[in-house]
Amino acid sequence: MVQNNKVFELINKEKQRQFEGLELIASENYVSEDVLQCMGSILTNKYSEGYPGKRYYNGNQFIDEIEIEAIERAKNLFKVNFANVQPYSGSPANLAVCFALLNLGDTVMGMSLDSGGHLTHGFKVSFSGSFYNAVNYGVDSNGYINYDEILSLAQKAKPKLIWAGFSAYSRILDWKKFREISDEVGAYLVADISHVAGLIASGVYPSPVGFADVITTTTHKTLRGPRGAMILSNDEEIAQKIDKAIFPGLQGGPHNHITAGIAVALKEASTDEFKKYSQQVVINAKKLAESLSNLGYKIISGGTDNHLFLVDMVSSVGLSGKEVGDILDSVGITVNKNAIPNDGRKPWDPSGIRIGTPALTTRGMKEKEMEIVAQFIDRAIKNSKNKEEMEEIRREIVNFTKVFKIPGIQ
Ligand code: DSN
Repeated sequence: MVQNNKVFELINKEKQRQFEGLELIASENYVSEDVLQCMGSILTNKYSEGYPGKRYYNGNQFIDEIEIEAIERAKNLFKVNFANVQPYSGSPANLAVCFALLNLGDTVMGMSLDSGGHLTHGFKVSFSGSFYNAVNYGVDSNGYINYDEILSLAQKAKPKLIWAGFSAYSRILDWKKFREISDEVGAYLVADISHVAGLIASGVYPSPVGFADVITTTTHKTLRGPRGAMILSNDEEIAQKIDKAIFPGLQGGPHNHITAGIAVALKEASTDEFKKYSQQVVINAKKLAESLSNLGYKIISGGTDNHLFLVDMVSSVGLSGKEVGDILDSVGITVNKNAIPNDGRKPWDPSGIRIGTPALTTRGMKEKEMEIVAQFIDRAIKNSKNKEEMEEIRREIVNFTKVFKIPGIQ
């Protein structure tokens, strides 16, 4: 690595932060060395607007083969007929679906942000809530989706497209019910599986294939690939519209180094080892939620069926999600502040935090370690004003993390 360069010094500091900390952000993970190698490769040098066999620039014979490999692996892993692996990330992928299937001003429906939905599913400050007429559904007082409520909202609003997916919902989505609601009102059903793609690939979370018209996903969360996205479908006409929406509609040259990383990650995700990993992600999330609940913390919906859960910090300890996030950060535990259902507080200072286990599970942590992590969280929150105790917790965390390796970090 280049010496005396500020950026490389900062990368080394970030490496150390990742190694000596407990990463609990539900959307983050650690990629393999092979995926890292693809992302740092010379594939970044090449322009290849278009699709395999139909490029605007010459010299794409190997890039074509890499993209075809990524497409085939995506089709095989998720059991679909069409895959576009070029979206730069999740939000552009969702924008491309809207660009392909909707006209400006059409009505869309998605889960509200404070119930666990995503910005691109119809939040007012996003393109999805400003270019389109967005109607949001929420969750009931127990934190569960109410499908009767979605149906009655859909019957009134008559959306052209319904989003099913989340960034902070800890339960199983009933894809069949979403299909029935969409059929009832004649809407496209789009499943955004960004958070659970790895769990779906491993068969530990139900697949929307056979129910959704389109599936979007990022590739860097539970799927443990590079920072990118894919759009999947079984409908040829929709797939063609999506290809056109990605290029030339919205994007330029694909990020070929990322496409290669996606291909490698998809192969990794097809192994028995990855399946065991995904099973452990869910076991760990359940254990961590249970351990925190035993320590008196209020878990939204009472637990989790996937890799994440929300904790209502205002009810649990009288602190906001932001305050708790900052306290935990100071000892090397990384979470994100998060709205909880029907949150009365603002998004930048909400009532809860979101916790997820994909990253710690990649490091090899299991149930025993989840109990220890819960203790660290509890001690830090309860001793946040005691400087010496906080320094001691920080030292213990650095020591605790040492034996759990991260690919690419010695
Ligand atoms: N930022 C992602 C997450 O944390 O869930 C969603 O885009």
